[in-house]
Amino acid sequence: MKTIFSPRQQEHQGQFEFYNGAVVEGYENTSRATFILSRIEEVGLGPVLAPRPQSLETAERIHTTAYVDFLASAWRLWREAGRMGTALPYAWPARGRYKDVAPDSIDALLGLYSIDASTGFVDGTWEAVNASHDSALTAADLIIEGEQACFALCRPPGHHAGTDFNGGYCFLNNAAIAAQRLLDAGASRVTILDIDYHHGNGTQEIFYERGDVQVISLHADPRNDYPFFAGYADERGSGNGEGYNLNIPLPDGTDWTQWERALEFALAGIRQFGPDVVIISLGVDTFEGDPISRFRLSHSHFPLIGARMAGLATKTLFVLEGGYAVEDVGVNVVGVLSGYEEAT
Ligand code: OKP
Ligand code: ZN
Repeated sequence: MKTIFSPRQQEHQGQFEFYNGAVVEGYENTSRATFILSRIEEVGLGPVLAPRPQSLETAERIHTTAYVDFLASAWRLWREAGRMGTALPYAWPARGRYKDVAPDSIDALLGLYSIDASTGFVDGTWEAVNASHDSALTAADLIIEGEQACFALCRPPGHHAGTDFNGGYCFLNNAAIAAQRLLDAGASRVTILDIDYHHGNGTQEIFYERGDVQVISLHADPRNDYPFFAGYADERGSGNGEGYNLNIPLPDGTDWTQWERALEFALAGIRQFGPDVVIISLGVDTFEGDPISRFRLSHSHFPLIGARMAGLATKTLFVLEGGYAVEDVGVNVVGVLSGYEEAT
C-alpha cells in the first residue's frame, strides 16, 4: 500500500495546550509521524510518496472561504499583534452569539473559528495543514486512478474540524475534503467510517444534511469525553441526510469484545449503503496505552481491524487521525494497514 506524506507536515511543531490544569507540549506532535514512517519502512508496507500540490478549491467546498482565509493568516496576525508562543483563543461567542460580527482582532478571530483551546497555531502550522490536506487529496486521486487502497499520513489530523471551526488539534477536515474529491470525480456514494477514540464531530457537522456521504463513528461516549457536545446516538442526520449519520458511543474501559461488536454493526450499515469508496478516519487512540484515552485495545487487535475493512471489498482510503502513545502509534497504525493488505 502506498503512503502519502510531506515533510512540510512536520512544520507544525512545538505548540502548547492546556491539560489538567497545566500548560504542556501538544500531544499531537511530530514524533507521531516519525514513528509511523519508521514502522512503514520496517515492515515494508510500500513506498512513501510526496503529495502533489493541490489547490484549495475542494477544501472551500467543505469549509467556508472566510475560515480557510483565517487559517492561512492566523499566525501572521498573531505576530503582527506582537505575540509569541502558541496562538490560542481565550474568548468564544458560544451560545447566544449576539451579533454576526467580522472581528479584526486576532483574539476574537481565534475564538470565532474554534470550539476549544487545544488547537494552537505556531509558525509552520498553515504550511503543515496545507500539506496534510495535499496528502489526503493525493491519496484520493490515487484511488480515483485505480489503487484499491491508500494511506494518507495526515498530521495535523482533521475529523474535529467543521465547516467554519477548528478543534481537537484539527484545522482542515482531510477526510471530508477527500470524500468531496471522490464524489466530484464520479463516485455516487462515499462512507466515512471514523474509528478514532473521539467522536468525529467536524465530519458529522459537514455532512449532516447530505445523503451522498454516510458518516459512521465509533467513539467514547461524549458524556465522558471530548468533544462532549456531539456524538450522541440520537444524532442521525437531517433533511437529505436523515439516516446517514450513525453514532455508536461506547463506555469508559471499552475492550476489544465490545468494540468489535460495535464495528460489526457499523460494517452492516456500510454494506446496506453500498458506497463506491470507504474512507477510514484512522485514529489509534483506542489503544490501552494511550495517554489521553480510556479504551483497552491492544497491539494484536489493530491488524484484525484492517482485516475487517478488507472484508468490505470496497476501495479504501485510510486517513490518519489521532493516537498519542507515540512509541506504539507506528505499530498500531501500520498494524491496521498490514492487516488490510494481508486479508485482501
Ligand atoms: C483529537 B483526536 C485538553 C485535552 C485534549 C482534545 C482531544 C483531541 C483529540 N487539551 N482535548 O480525535 O485524536
Ligand atoms: Zn482522537
